Amino acid sequence: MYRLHTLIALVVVALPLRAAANTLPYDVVGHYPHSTALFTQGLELFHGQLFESSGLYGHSKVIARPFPEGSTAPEGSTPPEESTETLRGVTLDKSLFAEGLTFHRGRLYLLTWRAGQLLEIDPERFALLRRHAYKGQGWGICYHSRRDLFAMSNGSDEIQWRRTSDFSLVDTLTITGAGNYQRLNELECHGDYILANQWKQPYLLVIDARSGEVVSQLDLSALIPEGLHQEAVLNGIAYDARDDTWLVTGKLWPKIYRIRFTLPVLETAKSAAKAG
Ligand SMILES: [Ca+2]
Repeated sequence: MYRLHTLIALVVVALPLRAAANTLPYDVVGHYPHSTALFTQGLELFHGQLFESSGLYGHSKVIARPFPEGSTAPEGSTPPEESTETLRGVTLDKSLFAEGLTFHRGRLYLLTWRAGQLLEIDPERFALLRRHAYKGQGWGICYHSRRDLFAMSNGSDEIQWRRTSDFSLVDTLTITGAGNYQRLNELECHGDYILANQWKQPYLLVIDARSGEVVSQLDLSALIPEGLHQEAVLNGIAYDARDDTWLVTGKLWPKIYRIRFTLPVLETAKSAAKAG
């Protein structure tokens, strides 16, 4: 009987370790104030400014804030609340619900959820330059330089590859792995990877953009603020090439976090390194 108990205990202890093998550790290296009025849909750094799109009908907007390199607030201090009043930006027509945003050749591209319009915007003057059409829903977007295509999520477990010239559909990538990957949301393209949030999940998924496989994930549960609205979910990923860190936040969150982690080496890169 004692042995049986020991065996059961070992099995119970072993299971979480197996599940955690695919989870990447990360360090929080900085944090910044984030307006709790922002319903974060897209986050991306461009020329030292952190751009953010914020959703909801009648409140949708895109803002840009100067964003310094490195961490700002010393541990334990309380930075002043961010006010969107002082930030550059543009408010959208009340018929449009802002979703993800990204940059390509100096222009900002913004999805509008069910409106089927990708807005091409001048990020300096926030002037609308063009509209491109898409069918279905648009949630998250990033420009993938290796394929020279946009990657777009639409609330499913698929990512659509779309042309930069007219946003026409090229191909669809189904996201696979150990979990259920429906409701893919905000995206960040990075080399052969796409990093993704999933609506109402505390994870940052690391996807091999060539195969669609989730090769790893970060569990960001510890960053989720307590006592906020149930819609105040993790959403927002921006890569900072200046110090190889990542900025993450959520809808209505009071903070943006700067985190550092090491991406796994992808399979073909591994074999090439061995062969070399
Ligand atoms: Ca992003």
